[in-house]
Amino acid sequence: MLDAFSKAVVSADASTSVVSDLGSLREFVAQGNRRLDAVNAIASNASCMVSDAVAGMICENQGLIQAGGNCYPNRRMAACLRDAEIILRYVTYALLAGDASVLDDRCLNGLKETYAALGVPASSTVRAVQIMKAQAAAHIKDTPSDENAGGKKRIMGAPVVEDRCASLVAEASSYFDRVIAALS
Ligand SMILES: CCC1=C(C)/C(=C/C2=NC(=C\c3[nH]c(/C=C4\NC(=O)[C@H](C)[C@H]4CC)c(C)c3CCC(=O)O)/C(CCC(=O)O)=C2C)NC1=O
Repeated sequence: MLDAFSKAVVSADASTSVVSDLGSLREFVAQGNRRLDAVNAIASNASCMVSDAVAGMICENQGLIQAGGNCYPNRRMAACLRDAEIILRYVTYALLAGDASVLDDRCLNGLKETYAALGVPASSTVRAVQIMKAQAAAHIKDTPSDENAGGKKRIMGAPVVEDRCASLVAEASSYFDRVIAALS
């Protein structure tokens, strides 16, 4: 597993050069509190995000909870909720580290093949991941809408910066996109 620092060392070592990209590491440190707030925005809303994403996936495809569907019976429903939570958790680890390797190595490696072997519909998982991607963006920006969040809307109240952490939203989105690509 790599993070922004160890990755700079590994890539310098691969070309037998000194660590050179100090500018981006300096930026990583300078923006560290924003990154922690972004991770916290996801982690402290995780159970709501997971249940809402899986509920949305099922609303759009109710065959999943009928006999023969992969969220039927309750044992599979529980496994599905657990998987969505695992995926979201590894996305938060990647966001904290500033590097995707922990997500790639410990979560996505072989997941598509596992799903194929078990008959888990990857396209439905992708839909749940897309919903979590949208939720994560709203939570990092701290702009959940009444329309989508309803009575569960929760404003974190972290200090607001002008761009609403656009680069962290983009980075988190890229990790969700990685999950989607790995399952597609
Ligand atoms: C650390 C990383 C890690 C991951 C990612 C992981 C995934 C994972 N999901 C599994 C099952 C499963 N995953 C699902 C998921 C779903 N079914 C649906 O219809 C939805 C589309 C979707 C939820 C979004 C289901 C239903 C099963 C059980 C399938 C079965 O037993 O028939 C299994 C088989 C073993 C088990 O049931 O526990 C694994 C290994 N395990 C890990 O250790």
